[in-house]
Parts: sequence; structure tokens; C-alpha cells
Amino acid sequence: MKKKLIKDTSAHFAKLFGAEPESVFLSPGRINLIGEHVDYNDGFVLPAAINKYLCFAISVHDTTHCTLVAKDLNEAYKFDLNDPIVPVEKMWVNYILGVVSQLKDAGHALKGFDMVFSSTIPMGAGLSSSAALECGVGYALNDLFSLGLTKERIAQIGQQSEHTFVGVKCGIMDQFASVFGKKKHVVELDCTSLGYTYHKADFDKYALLLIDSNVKHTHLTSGYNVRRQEVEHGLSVIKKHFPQVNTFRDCTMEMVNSLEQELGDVVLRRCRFVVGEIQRVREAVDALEAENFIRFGQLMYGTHLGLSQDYEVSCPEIDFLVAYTGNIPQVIGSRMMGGGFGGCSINLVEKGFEDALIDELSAEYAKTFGITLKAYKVKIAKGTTRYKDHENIR
Ligand code: GAF
Repeated sequence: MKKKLIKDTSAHFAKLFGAEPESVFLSPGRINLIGEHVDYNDGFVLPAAINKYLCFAISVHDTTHCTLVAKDLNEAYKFDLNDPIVPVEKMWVNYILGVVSQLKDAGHALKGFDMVFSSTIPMGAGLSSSAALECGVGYALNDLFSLGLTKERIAQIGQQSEHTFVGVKCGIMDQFASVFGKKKHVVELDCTSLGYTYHKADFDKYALLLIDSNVKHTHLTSGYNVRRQEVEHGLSVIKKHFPQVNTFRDCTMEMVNSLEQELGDVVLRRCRFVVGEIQRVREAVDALEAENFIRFGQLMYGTHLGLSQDYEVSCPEIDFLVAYTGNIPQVIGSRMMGGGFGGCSINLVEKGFEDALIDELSAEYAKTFGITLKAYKVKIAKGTTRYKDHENIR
């Protein structure tokens, strides 16, 4: 699948530009085991890069012209590096321009380039195709023009691109996972210091299975930014009463509950979720280290409950998919994953039972919602990289 993606992207490049691409880069999507909506709340997260990729075929040249081609959309966009770089109407272009504009503003010397990209990451499924796009472009330009950026900086540039050119005030998790992914490992990321630890993602007799609800989410219209405002307000109230608190990780549930009146029902529940989720990730890491997968799975269900009832970022379709697995003994953990309002659930399922689960869920889901679901058996993969062997693939 990866080789086919590289082959097809390179062939498309050759067809359009009359020569093979000089370089090929791969940038993966991500999953997140636990730690949802806490990356922008100074929490800890446990994501991993997966074997679904955006592939970039690129050649640079001695002009200031750039041509971007989104193969899957059959769309192209041209710009000149000497012109002011501002957001445009085509959303996919903005993820890229946001990166280029930051590099330009930082005084990096860029040259013109032609780029074709294509993807095996399903769009709108909560697998962070946008972070893969931003980080893939940042990584490729850093490599091609020897800009000397660290991987951390590339992730931050990706995040910033989303803030300024797309308008989603996302945290750093997706970009970090895409760039720092390691085969067969999850990344425990401290979202305050950006310190990280890899843990073996070996769930013994359990496999990771993503169930795509086929309910498309877009964070912009879905209230992601509203959640951020709500918790920022909540934290400012907590800090006023508890001066020892700097971030949510300093808060206890008792502190939050003591401010019920002033926070009001909605903000109270948002803050409760955040405090609980930060705690759950700590426990989940311990459970993973102790190979207590049953406990890990219970924590996943706990996260889902909080996301659904307190943070209110789930949807009836995903709630159904998660609740249904509660009656299936071969599933030990399930929850909505990512920003929410649609997308995928992530499940820990006994190996060998995945297909039976997919069949059963598909039938029940179609009966209830009239929607066909998709399932992805993902593997944990390496982060953004230059693909060295592309010439041998064709
Ligand atoms: C989206 C965001 F982009 C991430 O930063 C993160 O907040 C996630 O939603 C929720 O955990 O994917």
C-alpha cells in the first residue's frame, strides 16, 4: 500500500512535470490511545503515528515559482515566493501556505518547487491528515533547503499554520505524533514541556482497531475553538481562587467542584473532564507499563464517558459504536478518538475477533443509522521521513 502510494504519486509527478521527482517524503496520520482534548490544557497524551500516509513527490528549481498539486482532489495551486503569502479559499492550500509563510517570515531562504501529494489517510476521519500535510511540507522544505529546523520546531510550525491559516486553535499532539512517531511505540508527550517518552505499544493478545463512523467532522464548525474558550475561562476562575494553580495539571477535582456556582454547569463539566483526563493518562501509562491491558481498556471507556457527557464532543453515532462494544467480552476498551463530533472510535479487541466485530457492528450500525461504517486495522509506524528508495519502486 505504501509502495503503491509512492509509485502513483511519483508517476503523477512525472506525467505533469515531465521528469521524475527528485525527492519523496512520507508523513503519517496518527491515532491517540488516551489523553483527548488535554494537549491544549497542559496535559499528557499517548498518540502514535500509523501506517497511513500522505506522500509528497517534490523537485526544487532555481525560480521563485511553486506549484502544488493535490492528486486526489485533482486540483492545483500556483504561487510565487516573492508575493505576500496570505490565506486563500482552497482549504488544503492553506495548510501548506501557513508553513511556507512562517519559513519566509523567519528569514529562511527558499526556492521554487513543484510538489504533488496524495494520501491514504482518510479525510475527516479524525486521523489527522491535516497535521500530516503541514508536517510533511515543513519536513520536506527543511530537508530540501537545509534549514536546520528541529523536529520539534517542524511540529510547532505545523500547529501554527493551523492556528493562523486555517483558524483551528489545535494543540500540538497531532503534529508531534506525525513527526515523532516510532514503529511499534506510542509517544507519551508532556504537552507543557514537549518532553516525551516512547512506550512499547504491545498489547499482547489485543489488537488496535479503528471504526470509522463515516460522520465527517470539521473542527472549525464543530465547536473545537469553543471548547478551548470554555476551559480557558474555567482555568482563569480556578486560578483566581487557588493562586498555587498555574495549569490544569495543578488542579484537583475538589478545587473544581468547590467552584460549582461560579463556573456554572457547562464550564464546570468541561473542567472536570480535563482534570479527570489528565489523571487517566497517568494511570493508563502505568497500566501499559504493567501490561494491565484490562485496566487500560477501562480507562479508555472512562475517557469516552467524559468526552461524551462532560466535554460534549461525541455524537450519537460514535456513542452507539462505543456502547455496543460494552456488551462484547472480546472488546476491552473503546472510545471516540481525536477532536470528535464524528470520525473514528479506537478499540482494543482480542486478536482474531476483529472481523467478527466489524461484521456485527456494521450490521447494527446500518440498521440504526442507515450509515455504512469502515474499519481500519492500523499498525504503528515511523514518523515523517524522506523515502530514500523511490527510484527503485518504479
Ligand atoms: C484535534 C486537535 F488537532 C488536537 O490538537 C487535539 O486537541 C485533539 O483534537 C483532541 O485531543 O485532533
